Amino acid sequence: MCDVITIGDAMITMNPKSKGPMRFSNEFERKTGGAELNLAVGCARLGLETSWISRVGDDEFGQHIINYMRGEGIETKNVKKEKAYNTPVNFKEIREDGSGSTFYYRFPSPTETITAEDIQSSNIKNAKILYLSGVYPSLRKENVALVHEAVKTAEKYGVKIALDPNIRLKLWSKEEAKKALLDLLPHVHIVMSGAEEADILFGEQTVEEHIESFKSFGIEKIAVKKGADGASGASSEEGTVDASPAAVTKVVDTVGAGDGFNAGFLYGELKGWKLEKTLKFANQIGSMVVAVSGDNEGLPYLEEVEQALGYKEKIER
Ligand code: KDG
Repeated sequence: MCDVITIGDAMITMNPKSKGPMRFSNEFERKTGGAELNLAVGCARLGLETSWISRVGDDEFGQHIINYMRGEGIETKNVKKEKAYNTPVNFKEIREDGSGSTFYYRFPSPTETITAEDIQSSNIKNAKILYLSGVYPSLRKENVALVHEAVKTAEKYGVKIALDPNIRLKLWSKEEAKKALLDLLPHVHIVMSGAEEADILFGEQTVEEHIESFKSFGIEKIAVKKGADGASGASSEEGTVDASPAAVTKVVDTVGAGDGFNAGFLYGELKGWKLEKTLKFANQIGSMVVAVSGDNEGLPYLEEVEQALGYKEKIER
């Protein structure tokens, strides 16, 4: 049995050592990234049994990613190295405020070799939650059908489906994203969406209206992430709950904060926590991610979140 399984590609992320336009960045640090990879790392650091379906190139970068994921305790039985592909690379630009842009060198993706049979025979059937993000289906048209294959497998075995629309407009158009993601929503139990992504799905409206729109698909648990303004959540038993943001000491790099929030939200969900506690926990993780450079280096271990929230004493020396 595993707690969370996800499917997606991985990238070597080149994080600039200096801030400002990438054309002037001379030095980069080799890190890892990918929305679903980040989520898997976030869940594993919280102590959840986590599994990841992916493909990397049969090269040094691919081996580095596999080693990294294994080191985090993530189950990589469904990850293969593909000879005919390079491991994708993503260069980042980080602005003074910690926000940034990504420059992908990610095609063709080794995840192109994943087939419907691979998905059916994967360990989705043994998971409690299948986590999907909008990134994997955006990589190529065939992935939309593969995501439905994953959904079918999850439904067959009673596995809950969680989704973050995670819309990357460098990878598909608003129309393509909207069509593919709205088709998925009737199958989703837990949605964790940025407010801006909900704007793409439903048109611009208030967060409360977005929550109502998600509810109309029968979704049980809803979180709408509002960045520096915290998050709002809703469930059929608890109605709507607003959670203020966690304090942020310094914003270094905002990439990956949403994935960290999602890991925290799924953790709370698996523990059966009340929405308020879950949102607070998830917001805390998001705020810890932005304080560290890299897409997933700032994802905290469970004890670190508990200390930051004052649930546990922190002894420094
Ligand atoms: O959510 C963060 C990811 O987006 C990042 O790690 C890599 O840009 C990325 C992507 O598209 O997966």
